[in-house]
Amino acid sequence: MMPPRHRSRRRALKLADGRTIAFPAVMGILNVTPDSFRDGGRYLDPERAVEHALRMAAEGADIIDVGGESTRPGAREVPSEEELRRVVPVLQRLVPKLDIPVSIDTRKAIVAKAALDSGAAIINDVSALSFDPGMAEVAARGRAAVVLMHMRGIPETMTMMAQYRSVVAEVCRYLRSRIRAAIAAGIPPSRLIVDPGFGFAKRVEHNLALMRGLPKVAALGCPVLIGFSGKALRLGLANAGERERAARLAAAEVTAVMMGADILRVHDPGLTSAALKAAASIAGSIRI
Ligand code: HH2
Repeated sequence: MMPPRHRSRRRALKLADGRTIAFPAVMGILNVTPDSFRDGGRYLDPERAVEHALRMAAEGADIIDVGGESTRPGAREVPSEEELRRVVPVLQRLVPKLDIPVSIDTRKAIVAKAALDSGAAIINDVSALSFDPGMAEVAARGRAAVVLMHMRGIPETMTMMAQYRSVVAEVCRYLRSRIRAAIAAGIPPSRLIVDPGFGFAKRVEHNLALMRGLPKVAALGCPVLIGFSGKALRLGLANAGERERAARLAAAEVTAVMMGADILRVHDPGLTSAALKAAASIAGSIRI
């Protein structure tokens, strides 16, 4: 394992509305979908979805990420009307009840626009603004922070595209080009977040290489978001009981922060924030 990073990094993300998200931050996942990795079908009812989000906030989430389209391997694209029907009622109920920022996990400009109009502050786009040509403008006009994630192909086809000579270098090259495109579209660099996209057109060895390469991803100069949840198989965490998986996941998350991650996208914010707090109290000055 590489030594922890001591050089100074941005310690917070400032949103256009003046709020700041201090790092390391925990992003709680709210999947309003029938077919997601873990919560598929559980939170289709907006009241239940809101309840779950409020619970995640109480347990330590710093951001809630609302998604209405599954992006697991093989998942089909959801028509925008359906995605809107899933997420807008949730956002409209949730945002007024939360004092932490909400992000919208979508590749579609029309969904992002509706989400920003309903109070979301961050666009989490797994296609890094490349799926929908209108997305960059929506983000720029809406003064949203934007997560640019690396993947190849689309969820339906991405597993076939998991071939790299040097996954870390290729992911960094892609993210650099998407940062440039976002800036050219009028999104200030201070509002950009990058994500190497664990499990998106990646095999176990690629995920592990990216984990070790996180300092290089962080060196791109933007805060780094990572998501392990639901992807234990592709981190080499298969064949473990529930308790052991939780322990390994928490260890992976703490390690990721030590290696350069700033925001962890998770299903169980309580577990993650407890692990981060424990690590910080032990490690003291090494910026966890
Ligand atoms: N992973 C998923 C969805 N969105 N966004 C970012 N930035 N990074 C990720 O790693 C990421 C993401 C997939 O995980 P999940 O939401 O658990 O499942 P599903 O896509 O089936 O809803």
